[in-house]
Amino acid sequence: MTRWPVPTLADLPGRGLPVRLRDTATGELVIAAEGDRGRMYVCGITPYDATHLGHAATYVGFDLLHRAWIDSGVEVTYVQNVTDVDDPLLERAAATGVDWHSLAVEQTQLFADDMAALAVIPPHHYLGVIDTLPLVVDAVQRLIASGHAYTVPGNGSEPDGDVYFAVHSDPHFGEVAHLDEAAMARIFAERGGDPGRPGKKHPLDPLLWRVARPEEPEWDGDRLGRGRPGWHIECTTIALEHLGMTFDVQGGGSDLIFPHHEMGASHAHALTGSHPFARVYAHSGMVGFQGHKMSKSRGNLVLVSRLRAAGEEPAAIRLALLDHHYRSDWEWTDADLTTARARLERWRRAVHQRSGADAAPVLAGVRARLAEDLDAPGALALIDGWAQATLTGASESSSSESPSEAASDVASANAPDLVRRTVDALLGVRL
Ligand code: 5CA
Ligand code: ZN
Repeated sequence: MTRWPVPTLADLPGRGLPVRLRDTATGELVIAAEGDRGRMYVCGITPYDATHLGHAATYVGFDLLHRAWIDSGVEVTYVQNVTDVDDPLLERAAATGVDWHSLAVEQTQLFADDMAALAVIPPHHYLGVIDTLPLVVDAVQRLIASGHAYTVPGNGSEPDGDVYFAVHSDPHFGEVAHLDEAAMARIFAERGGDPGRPGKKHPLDPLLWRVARPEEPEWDGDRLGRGRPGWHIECTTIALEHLGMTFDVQGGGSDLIFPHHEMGASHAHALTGSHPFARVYAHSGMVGFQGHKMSKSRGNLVLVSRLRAAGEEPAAIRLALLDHHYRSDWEWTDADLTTARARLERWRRAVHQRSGADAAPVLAGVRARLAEDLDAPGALALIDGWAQATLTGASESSSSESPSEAASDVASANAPDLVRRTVDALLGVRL
C-alpha cells in the first residue's frame, strides 16, 4: 500500500514523559512502551465510505500516542492494515455495481488524502490483504497442523473445505474482552461472525480461510485450495510479521474489542505458543451522529472529504476531534466545528503576538496531560488558558518598561513560538 506523506514536526526542547494508557484487558493504566521502543498496531479501514469522523477520531487518537512517543525519545514502529478484501466491501461493490478492487483502491486513496490533511503520521508498514496472502496461508496451514484449526465439510449450500479456528484451543481465549458466553454469542453474530454455520466445533469459532466461491475473488492457498482469508487472521499475521510477539499496543475502535481483537490474540497465542499478543489493548470510543454510532451500515456519516470540499480547514476538524477524550463515546454536532474554528482563530491570534505569557509551564503541562492516557481535552484547556493570558496581557501592556523586566521579556518574547511548536509537534495542529 502507498503511504501518505510524513508531516514535519516542530522541534521541542527537552523530553516528554512516558505515556500511560488504559488497558482494555485489565482496566489498568499501563506504561505504553517498555524501554525505548514502541510497537503499535492500529486496525485500518475497510475501504468503502471512508473517511468518516469516527475513523478520523480513532486515527487522530492513536496519532497522539505516536507523537508523544516521539517526543519522549521512543523509537516507534507503527503498523496498519487495509481490509481490502472482505465480505462488507464485496457486498457494497456488488450492491452498487462497481468492481470491488476499484472501490478499494479509490477509497484507500481518499483515506490517505484525508489522513495527510489531518496531519496523521503514517504507519511505517501499511499492508493490504493481497500483500500478505502467502503469510496468511502459511499461518492457517500451521494452525491446522498444530490442531488449532479444522476444515468444515460442505453441505447443500456451502462448498467443502472452509477452515475455522477452534477458540477453546487457546486457554487465554476471553482475556481481552472478558465477556460472558451470551454476550460473546450476540456480538459475534452482529460483527461478521457465523455462529450457525453447520459443522463448526463451537458457534464462536471464527473463519480462517474461505474456499473459492463463484463471483468471489480468490487466490492460491497452497494446501488450503484457492480462496481468501478470514478477517482476524490477517491482522494477526501482519502484526506478528512486522512487530513480533509480544508487541506494545493493539489499537482500534471499541467496536473491535470483540470478536476482532479477542480472536486475533487467540490466533497469535496458538501460532507462537506464547502470551500475550499485545501488552496493552487500547480502544477509542465510538463517535455517534444523529443518535447512533456513525457507521457505514447505517449510513449516518459525516465524511472528512466532504467537510474539506466544503472549505473546512483540516486543522479545525482535527481540533474538533481532539476536544473529546479518545476513549469516550460522543456525538458529533455542527457545534463541534464552530467551537474548533473559534479556538483555532484565538490560538492563532495569541501565537502571533510579539510576546506572551510564560510558555514553559504550558509545554510541561501538555506533556503531562498527554502522558496520562492521552488527555487531549486537558491539553487544549492549557493552551486556551495561555492564549487568554497572552491576549489579555497584550491588550493591557504599556509601552513603558523598567530595565529589570528585560530578562523575563526574553522569555515572554519566545513564548508564542514555543506554544506554536508545542501545538504543532504534540497536537498536530499548525497555527
Ligand atoms: N478493517 C477493520 C479493522 S481490521 C475495520 O474495522 N474497518 S472500519 O473501516 O470499519 O473501521 C476503521 C477503524 O475506525 C477501526 O479502528 C474502527 O474501530 C474505527 N471506527 C469505526 N467506526 C467508528 C466510530 N463511529 N467511531 C470511532 N471509531 C470508529
Ligand atoms: Zn484489524
